[in-house]
Parts: sequence; C-alpha cells; structure tokens
Amino acid sequence: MVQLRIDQGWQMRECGAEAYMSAQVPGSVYLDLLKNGRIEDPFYRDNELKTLPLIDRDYEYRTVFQVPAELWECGAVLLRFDGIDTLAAIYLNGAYLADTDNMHRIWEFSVKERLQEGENELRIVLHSPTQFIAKSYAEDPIEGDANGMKGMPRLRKAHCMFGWDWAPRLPDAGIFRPVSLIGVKQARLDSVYIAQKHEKQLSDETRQPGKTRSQEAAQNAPEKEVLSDPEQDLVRVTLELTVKATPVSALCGVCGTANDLNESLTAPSYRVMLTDPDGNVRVYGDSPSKIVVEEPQLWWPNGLGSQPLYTVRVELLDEENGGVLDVWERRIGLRTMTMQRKKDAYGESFAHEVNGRAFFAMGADYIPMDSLVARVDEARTRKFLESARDAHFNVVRVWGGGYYPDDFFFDLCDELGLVVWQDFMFACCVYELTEAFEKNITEEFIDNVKRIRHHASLGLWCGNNEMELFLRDERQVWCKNPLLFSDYIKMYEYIIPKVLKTYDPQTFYWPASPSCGGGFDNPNDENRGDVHYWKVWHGGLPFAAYRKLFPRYMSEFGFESLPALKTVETFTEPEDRNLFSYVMEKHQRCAFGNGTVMRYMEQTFLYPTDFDMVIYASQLMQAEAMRYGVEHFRRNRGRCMGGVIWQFNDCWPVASWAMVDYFGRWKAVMYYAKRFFAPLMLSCEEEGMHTAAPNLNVQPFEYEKSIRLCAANETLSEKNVTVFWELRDASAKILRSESREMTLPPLSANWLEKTELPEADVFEHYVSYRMEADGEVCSRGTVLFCFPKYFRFRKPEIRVSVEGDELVVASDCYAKGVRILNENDDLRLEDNYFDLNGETRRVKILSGDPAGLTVKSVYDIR
Ligand code: BMA
Repeated sequence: MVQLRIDQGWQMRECGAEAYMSAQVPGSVYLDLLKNGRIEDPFYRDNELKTLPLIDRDYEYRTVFQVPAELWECGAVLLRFDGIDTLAAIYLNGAYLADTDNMHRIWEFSVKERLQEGENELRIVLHSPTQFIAKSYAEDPIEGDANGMKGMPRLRKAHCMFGWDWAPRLPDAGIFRPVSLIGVKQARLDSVYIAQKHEKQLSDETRQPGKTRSQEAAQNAPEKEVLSDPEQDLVRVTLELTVKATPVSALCGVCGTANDLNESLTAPSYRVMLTDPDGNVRVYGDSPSKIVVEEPQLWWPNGLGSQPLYTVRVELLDEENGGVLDVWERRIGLRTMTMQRKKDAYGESFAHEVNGRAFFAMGADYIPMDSLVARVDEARTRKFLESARDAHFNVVRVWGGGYYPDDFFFDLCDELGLVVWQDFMFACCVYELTEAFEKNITEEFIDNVKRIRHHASLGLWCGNNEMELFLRDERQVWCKNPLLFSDYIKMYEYIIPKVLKTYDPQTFYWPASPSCGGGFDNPNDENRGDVHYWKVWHGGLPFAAYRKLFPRYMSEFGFESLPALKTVETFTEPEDRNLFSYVMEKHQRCAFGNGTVMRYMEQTFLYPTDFDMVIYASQLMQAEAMRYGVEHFRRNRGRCMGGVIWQFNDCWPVASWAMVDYFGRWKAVMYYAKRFFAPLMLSCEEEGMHTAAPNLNVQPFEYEKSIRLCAANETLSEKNVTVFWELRDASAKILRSESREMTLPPLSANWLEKTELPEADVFEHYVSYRMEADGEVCSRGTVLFCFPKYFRFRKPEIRVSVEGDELVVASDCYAKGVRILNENDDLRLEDNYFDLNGETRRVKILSGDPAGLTVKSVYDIR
C-alpha cells in the first residue's frame, strides 16, 4: 500500500469571493481566517459574537497535487479523509465526486479513473453548518436539545461546537484530519480484530484427577475469590486474530465510504510479528488465527501496576509475486477488562474489573480540548493526560457531546494507564432515527469501533450522555413524541449492541450514562449502575450532602471555579476583571454560574475583596467540594466504586467545572486530586457545625464534634502504615494526639473508630492527620469543625525560599490552602494549596522558574 498525504498548497476562500488565501489542511475555516488576519482571537472578550456569523457562509478549499508513479502502478487508488467537519461537497479535477455529512466518519472514495498525469485539482466546498441546522429546524422542528443551537441534533457534528454550559458557540467547519491518496496493489488490509483469552493457572486443590493442566485451564477454571497475584496465576494469553482484507476489484467498484466495502478476501495470506515490551520479536509466518503468549506481561491501570505494551504487526502477503501488500501495526495491552455487576446487599455493583480485579475508578470527564478542534495535537494532549496521570487518575470518561478522540489520545491513555470510558457521540438531545440517519450513524459506529477497539485502555463503550435520564423525566420536558422513545431504544439498545457484537464483542457496553442497564429502568438509581449527581452546585446543597449519597459509581459530579488570573488576563482588559462584568459573564455559560460561586462563597469564606482572591477562593471551594465527594466515596469502597469528576478540561478560557484550564494550568482541585486520588489515602470524616447545617448558611444550634479516619489502599499489595492525628489550636499547638499502626489489605478501605472531641472549640481548634508508609508521609490533611469563614485563623507568616529544585515553605502557625504561584503562573510543584501546621515543608519544583513567587492562604480571603 502506498500513501500520499495531500497537505501542501492548500488555499481557501469564502464561496463567491475573488481571491484565495493560504490555508492549512488539516485545519479549519476559523483557523485559516485567524492565520490570515481576517478575524481576531475568537476567545478574546466577546469576539465570539463576531466570529459566529462568519460560519453562516460557505467556504471552499483547493489544492493541486501530482500523482507519483508508484500510485499509477496500483490496482486501485482511494482518496481518504480521516475527518471532515462536516457538510462537504468534494470535486476532483472539476468533476463532482461526493458529499459528506458526518464529522465522526472516515470517508474513502475510489478515484483512480478520475486522476490524470500532471496536475490534479482537489476542491472541497464546506457548507454552512448553522444554515443547515436552521433550515432543518424550520422545516421540521425537533424537540429536546439542552445546550446548543436549534436543529443541532440533525447534524453529526460535535454538539458542543454549537455552545454548551461551558462552551462558546463557534461551530467551525474544516478538513480537520489528514487527507491522503492510498494506492492499493492487489488487496489491502481492511481490519484486524484481536480477541484475548486469558487462562488461569490452577492451584493444586482445584485440579481434577486425570486431566492435564491445559485441559483443565481450557475448561475455565473457577475464579478464585481470594486475592492472589494475577501475574503469578496466569499461564498464558491467547490472541485470536481476525484479519480481513479487501481485493482491488471490490475497491474499484466503490464510490461510497470505507465501510461500503463488504467484499473481502476469504482467506488472506499474512504474517504476524509480535514484539513484546522488552523488544523481543517473534514472527508467525503462516497466517495464524491464534497466537499464544506464554508468561504474559499484564497491562494495568495507573496506580495498580505497569503498562507493558506489545506491538502487533500484520503483513498482508502477495502470494503470487512475493512481497508485502499492506501492513497493520498497533500496540495492544494484555489484560481482561469488563464491568463487574454483581447482586449484593445494596443492589448491584458497578465497577471496572481489570485482570479479574475490581478497582475504584478515579478520574474525570474529558471534553474537546479546543473549540477549534483542529488545534488539538499530540503534544498538547500529552501534557493534559500526563497531568491526569500525575494527579493519580486511573480513568477518563470521553463525554458524548464532543467527538471521538484521535488515535494519539488512546495511544497516550494506553501508555499512561488511563482506562477510557468512551461514550458514543450523543448528548442531551433527542434524535430522530430516519433511514438516512440510521445508515449514517451505523457507519460512524463501525469506523470508530474498528479504529479504537484494539487499545489496552478501552474500558467500555457507552451509548450516550444523559438521554435515558432525560427522556424518562415524568414532566416530559424533553420529548412528548412516543416515536422518539422507540427511536431511543432502537439506537442505544439495538443498533449499537448489534454493531459491537460484530466488531468488538469483548468490550463491555453500557447503554447510557447514567443508566441501570437500559429500558428506562430508573437510570439514576443510587443502588445500581452509574450516577450523575448535581444537587451540589446546580441544586445548591452544601458539600456535606455528598456524604448522604452512596452511588455505586459516580460518573459525573462537579463544582465550578474560575481559571487562574493569568488565564483570565488572556481574554480580558483590566476593566473586565470583576466577576459580574459583561466579559466575565460571557465567559461563564452556566445559568446563574457566577452567582452560584458567590452563593457558596457566602457559606464558606469571608467576602473576598480583590479579584484574585475571588479566583483563589472559588478554586478552593471547588477543591473542597470534590474532596468531600471523593473521600466519602472512597471510604465506602465496595458499595461505591467510582468517583469521576465533571469535568477534566476546558475548550476555551472560561469559568467552568474544569480541573485544568484551557492553557493546562492546574486549578487547586488538581493538587487536591493528587491527594484524594492517591492510591494510599487517609481521610477524615469530621462532624461539626458545618456538617450539621441543613442548608446553605444556616447556623445549627446543636451538633456533634468528632472525627473518624479511614485509610484507603487502592494498590494490589498489602501496606503497613502508621496513622497519626492531632487536635490543635489555631497556632498549631497540639492539644491531643494519637497514632496507630495498621496493615491495609490490597484494594481496601479501612475505617478507624470514631473519636468524639467534646473539648474542641469549633472556632479555635482543628484536627491534622497524616499517614506514613515506609517512613514517608503518603497522605495528609486537616479538617475544621466550622465553615472556614468562622474559624479564627491567626495571621500566618509564611516564608518561601528556593533550595536547589525544592521550595522550603514554613509557617509560624496554622495556614490553610497555602498557594504558591510564580510570575507567569507556570510553576508545577509536587504539592500546592496545602495546609501547614506551623511547620516547614520541602516541596519539589517539577517545572517552571521559581521567580516572583507569591504566597496566599485562606487567611487572605477577606
Ligand atoms: C452534565 C454534562 C454536561 C454538562 C454538565 C454541567 O450533566 O453531561 O452536559 O455540561 O452536566 O451542567
């Protein structure tokens, strides 16, 4: 197979305009307008308003290319688009070739007869997505779309490009992924599907007399209940390969898409090379359908083990003439992966299970990293996903209102041990399943399932975001048309499962998030399936409300905050830097968003009188809110098996639920996450004035004062630890203390007994706690017994100095939420936003120049 990228010489213009301007492919209309100085930064102030109408027009792209000699020698030549956003008419050498109407698909067209010697012209007209949806809505309005623009559900384009409660309305158009010519000699590899079979070693007690080990293993040995070492248990992994190849005769006939290719070679001849993680190569030359890997190295999620990857290379052989016709090379991880659903005392469990071990999911929901999606590249994605890994994530959920991420996203997740919960791209909309729509989405599913299914990190496929929940709503605000209910069932409970049965039968499928398994059976049930919980934030309940909830798997809960001042500065002028200004509200898309920040502020902190303190306080509230949730869920490990935070990232600089802002700056919650998602984590369930408050800002008259510690171990090995706690006054002086040695079994949460603290003065006293393993502190924190605004903090004197690659941070009394920033706010520290008990801490500088340091703590919020 010969591949030629068509990425040079592109030009673009608005349809009807005289002159072309230079263009970049992959790229987009907005990006080209921006590069050519035709528009200003669409994220600056309210530039979105000027940018949006430009997409009401059509644009055309053109380039010329030569066909290299080797392509002429091929039996078929395909023109391939890895991604076109969205409505395009394609012309080759002046003649119409085809239309496209789905951003999520891969498009291929057979073009050899249309190519010519010398120059060939490729021209693509991109039709306006906004005109399309407006027209389609006017002709036939469809009910039920939450956040975007009217008519949007009719177009297979990332929904959030039309605006969301964190996204601007910038529905760009473009050729956002590579365009290439593909020359096929006699046949090409259409796909390779690899199924894995893991066999367990049998212990002597379970052996049956008269049978060999392998006979017994083949009979599926009973799962052992006791936690043993799965690496030791494993005899071998069998890779079952299904290799499909398409002959040129079939390719020549098509002028449709890749998946119209239903004619395939019945018995292709190929060779397989398997490279293990240490670089040893084994060659299997006889078109094997099975490969046995003895002594397999297992792939584990972050925190549970390492991520060894095997490279599988399949070469399609030319039997008559010798040589290689086509190559398929991907990395895979040896692991089993499913969701555990077992009936139990509470209902039914819902937990990721990898290599037979159920683990607690810790992570966040991932949205497109840029409204201008063509700007998202591997380097930027790596930076974000490494942040996730560093903050101890083991899961990311790709939310259904964006687009299916690029291959490099999944490659990175494979490397970093981030299990991907992958939604199909449907979110908060009602869809009408016309024949054309059904055909279109079916092709979309096949393209993406085939592209993504081999990844070690792929944890599960999920039908949609929140549609089962919304359609079930008794008030029927979403949908009154019963036909659309049956369309719903058909899409998520028939069509997708059918596609997966054929193309990816080993990956777990879940019909919606949240769901209990489908059929409109109480989708947000606390006792089964996954839960989206919004009573904290949207519903205005205090953080402590999380403690009344025992979800089996929380796949969305969140709290907003403002991005860093340096980030705010990129889209504002000094006069805009007030929470309620026109520009700050333009960069806040949740109804009453900034008001909600202040409503919680009223409960939590004193009134912050400068803008940077508003930002700081908002970030601390978000961090505390998420800490309340995650620590509670982890303390109830077993009953609850997941805390996935809404949302990980942003697509532009905005006030939102994101943990990392558009530029990759960590908000306070990321440093908190590094602590509350840590595999070894000590948390404290305190009771006090604040936890007794029934509602925001109501001072209770009666309340208990107590603590109850819990030590979590989310690793595969037993840990010996020592747990310490101290009751202190505001100067950090110790009034009472205790310590305790413990052995924490693998994958466990271990409560200590409750300690009443009647002597504690809620305004003057607090509790500090820490856990040590191997002589090092592995987890620490402090809790108050009242809202921080009531606590009588002493004014701390905090000194920070630089010693080599460390900061030495010292405080003379209790200091809470100590934030250290440098001039450019690009310092990444080992820890930040931490509490100091009148002590000195050494904190590693991971990146950034420690120049122009500033230090704040909760005392400064006033
Ligand atoms: C969730 C998501 C998003 C939304 C978020 C915040 O339910 O699925 O649709 O942005 O809430 O409101």
